[in-house]
Amino acid sequence: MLRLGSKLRLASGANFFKGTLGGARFMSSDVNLVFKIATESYIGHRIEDLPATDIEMSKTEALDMYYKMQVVRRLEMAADAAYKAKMIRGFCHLCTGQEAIPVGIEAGITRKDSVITSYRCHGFTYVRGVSASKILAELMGRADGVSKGKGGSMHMFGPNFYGGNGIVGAQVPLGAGIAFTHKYNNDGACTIALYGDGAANQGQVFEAFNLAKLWDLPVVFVCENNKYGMGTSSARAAANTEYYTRGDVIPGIKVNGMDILAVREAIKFSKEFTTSGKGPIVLEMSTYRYGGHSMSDPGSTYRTRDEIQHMRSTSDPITGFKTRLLETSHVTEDELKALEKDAKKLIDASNVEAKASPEPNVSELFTDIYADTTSIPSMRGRVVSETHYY
Ligand SMILES: Cc1ncc(C[n+]2csc(CCOP(=O)(O)OP(=O)(O)O)c2C)c(N)n1
Ligand SMILES: [Mg+2]
Repeated sequence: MLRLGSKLRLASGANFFKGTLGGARFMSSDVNLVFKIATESYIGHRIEDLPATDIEMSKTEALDMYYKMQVVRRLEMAADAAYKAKMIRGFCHLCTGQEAIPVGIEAGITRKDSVITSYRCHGFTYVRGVSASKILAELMGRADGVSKGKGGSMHMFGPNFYGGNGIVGAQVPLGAGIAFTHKYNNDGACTIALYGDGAANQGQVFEAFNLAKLWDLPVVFVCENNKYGMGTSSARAAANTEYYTRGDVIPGIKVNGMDILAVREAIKFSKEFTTSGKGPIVLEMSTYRYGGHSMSDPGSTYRTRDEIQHMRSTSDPITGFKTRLLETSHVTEDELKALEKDAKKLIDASNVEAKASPEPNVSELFTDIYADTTSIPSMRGRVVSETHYY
């Protein structure tokens, strides 16, 4: 297993972390960082209170968030390269530019809460606890992949992480169902159900909203508004592009999804809101994807290169958070550089590990189709004459 070794130092030079970042074993000595974000980071719909703009967190947590955004970006860069080298086939949707959302969400919930998302799922899979090597191996269709190489880019799962769903919008009612389970079990947890601006126009999303509000389910619906559904801009597809108002009687908040501080705070706020019995809430996180919709889309035919470059240079979530961290005067450039190096090392090593993994055995074609409890004696193959007996 991979280990990261950067020992971070306080300005005084004292050892800050005894353990390793990513493994989350830290020394108790820590400093608190205080950030102030713009009031425009949130806009409310049918809600009086909004998440805080004065945000406090430990240095450990802040650096962990920075490191994880770096890992997610590097992971997607590795996927991009492996796809171009034809080591990854089929669909592959990258989240480059949107890293503040998976990492910020994970920082605002606990592992008891559930997450379900669309096919743009690599970052979520990583922050939910699946190793980068298992994600890369899955992308390459290898036996050590998180879905044994049988799922690929869109079908990755983890503890309390329900995928990776290829059918646009399907994860929204599924997410409401998972929230129903949390309510039924009275376990105090909630579900974060993510979907895109394109998916927001689907009928099943409104059906899920209706039942979630009717039964006051503990669910946070999160619309990742990256301004496009494939090659169609949101303004050409939606009569109402204020996605945070789309829940009608469900309160909503528009959140700056390029600012990890706003994302984390909005999620903490929404978890508290929904688990205290107030019912669902809709968050619209405004964000941007730097790449095309998927690897087969260059992403520059329906939007200008200037637009992409402008977003990269003015709103990048990693650069933005780096500036905020340095402004605190408790974090140095060297500390951040060390984390960037660690992230690169992790992904390089994960890539090697993934590539060394074999392809799955052909017999795996007939496993993991139904739950073990069904004891089905045989399975129909690709053609009528082909049957597999267990
Ligand atoms: C039911 C269904 N219809 C169409 C598609 C094809 N499709 C895949 S992604 C997509 C666009 C979704 O855009 P959005 O919800 O904004 O998510 P984003 O890709 O921007 O993250 C479409 C139409 C599909 N997978 N499922
Ligand atoms: Mg979109």
